[in-house]
Amino acid sequence: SYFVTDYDPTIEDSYTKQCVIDGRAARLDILDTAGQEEFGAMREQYMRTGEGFLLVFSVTDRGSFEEIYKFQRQILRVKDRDEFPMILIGNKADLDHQRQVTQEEGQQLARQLKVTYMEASAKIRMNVDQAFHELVRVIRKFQEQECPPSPEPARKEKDKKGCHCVIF
Ligand SMILES: Nc1nc2c(ncn2[C@@H]2O[C@H](COP(=O)(O)OP(=O)(O)OP(=O)(O)O)[C@@H](O)[C@H]2O)c(=O)[nH]1
Ligand SMILES: [Mg+2]
Repeated sequence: SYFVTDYDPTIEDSYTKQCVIDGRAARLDILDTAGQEEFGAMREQYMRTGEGFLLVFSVTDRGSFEEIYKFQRQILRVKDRDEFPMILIGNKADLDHQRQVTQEEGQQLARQLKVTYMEASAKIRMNVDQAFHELVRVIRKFQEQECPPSPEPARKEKDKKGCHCVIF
């Protein structure tokens, strides 16, 4: 909810936020992870625990865009899935004059990865909340497909805790 001007490389930060998305309460446990290769050792661990991923690159940094594909492959491999909840975000959309990646290229990669593409700016707070909300929608849809709620009358006492979908 606030923009930091300095560059302070992330090792690992976590945040929680409660919000209502499409009329349903959600608790977001957000893990902000390191982009820098030096901190890459923890990557597979957080990929294992994540229920959904925002893949964020900077539209002013071609290198960050080119890394996305490999991160997506790694997530799918760790999850052992062909698809998993993810959104592709092109950040720093406010710096249009420094662009190294066009909107069309972002969209093209998203089509290839079978995910939604959004451009965002942390600085002018464009599509920031929307990106998280959209990811929650994708996660909900995915989890309902994986584990549809059993119809109420058929539900047995032992099932009432809900459906556990952690599959390794
Ligand atoms: N103009 C502009 N600058 C931004 C935007 N988002 C981040 N920045 C700046 O870009 C620099 C890097 O931002 P960070 O959020 O620290 O980058 P990061 O990707 O988290 O970096 P790592 O933690 O090393 O992975 C900082 O100086 C930010 O102020 C944006 O949307 N627009
Ligand atoms: Mg960071």
